[in-house]
Amino acid sequence: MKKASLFFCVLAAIAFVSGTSPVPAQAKKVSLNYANFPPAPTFPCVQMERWKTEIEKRTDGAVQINTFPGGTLLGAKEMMDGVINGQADIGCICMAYQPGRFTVTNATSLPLNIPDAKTGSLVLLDLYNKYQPEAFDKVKVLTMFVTAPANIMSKAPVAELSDLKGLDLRASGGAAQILKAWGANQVGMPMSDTPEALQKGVVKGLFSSLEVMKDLKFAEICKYITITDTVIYPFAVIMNKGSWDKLPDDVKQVMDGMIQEQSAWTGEYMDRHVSDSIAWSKKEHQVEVITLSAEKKAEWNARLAPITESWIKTAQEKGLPGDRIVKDIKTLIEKHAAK
Ligand code: 3IO
Repeated sequence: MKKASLFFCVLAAIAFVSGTSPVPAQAKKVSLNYANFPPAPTFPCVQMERWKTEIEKRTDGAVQINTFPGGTLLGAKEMMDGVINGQADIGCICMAYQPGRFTVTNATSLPLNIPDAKTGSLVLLDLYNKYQPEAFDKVKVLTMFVTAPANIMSKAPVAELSDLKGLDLRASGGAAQILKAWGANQVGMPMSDTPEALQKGVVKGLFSSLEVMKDLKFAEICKYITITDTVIYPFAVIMNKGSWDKLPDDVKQVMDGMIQEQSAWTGEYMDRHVSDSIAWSKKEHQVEVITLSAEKKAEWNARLAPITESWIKTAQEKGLPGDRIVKDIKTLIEKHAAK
């Protein structure tokens, strides 16, 4: 090597080490695609945007999250397998849409009186951590949360069990079992298909948490709410295992550190937003809220008693400790509701 070229080599090396090289020494930015099934204004997408903002901030911009609401990347029923297969790095699933697949975590949608979304979200997360159900073996869980308790939203008033008889109402999973026990004609479909079904009259109402009266404008069609406060719908945010394994350790730490916080945040957001939605529906769309007398509520609840017993039996047939899972949920409700 000539003296002159050696000189330039040394200069280049100094430039590289001192950071003036045109090639940045910093690791490449990680970019992740996050799929969600319902429209952007709904709570699963609101929590997704909150998580994106916090992750991008807490990783100092080393991670970029690209969000896909409204089923533009993956739809409700293809979400779990789509994430496992890597069609999206991250996805949000409603476990009620595949009840047989998520037996343990769907036990939170038995009629066990989870009082609100914040309590329920922390109960679900604890239950998941305790049992580590194999349904989630192929993914990394980033958080879990639940809706507020489900109530009836309908075109015609529902004040008696006889009003429900044969009525076409939409629900999924644990909530669907409850509608059946009350004698309604339960129609199963994801929330993302419900606006069209209501519009076309395929269903005459739905059974879910009440924030959708505002977020999906169901108050324009469903003029009646019947307060039953029975079961929640459980959700999980899951990540492709390969995408997770490739993340730098400090990014993994940030995501792990947000699992519980995101669960509580989403529960609190949901509880607040349900109150908002009821007030808005009454004021803007003259929606009537029907409450059941204690006597009637007892009559409605009595119909639900066999559901938990039957779930325990089915779980035990699958080799799961059904009895213990139900007891654990009851204990966890007391633990988290006390706070
Ligand atoms: C739900 C699902 C997507 C968007 C808003 C929502 N509010 C309550 C749910 C629960 C659910 O999955 C359902 O199907 O009722």
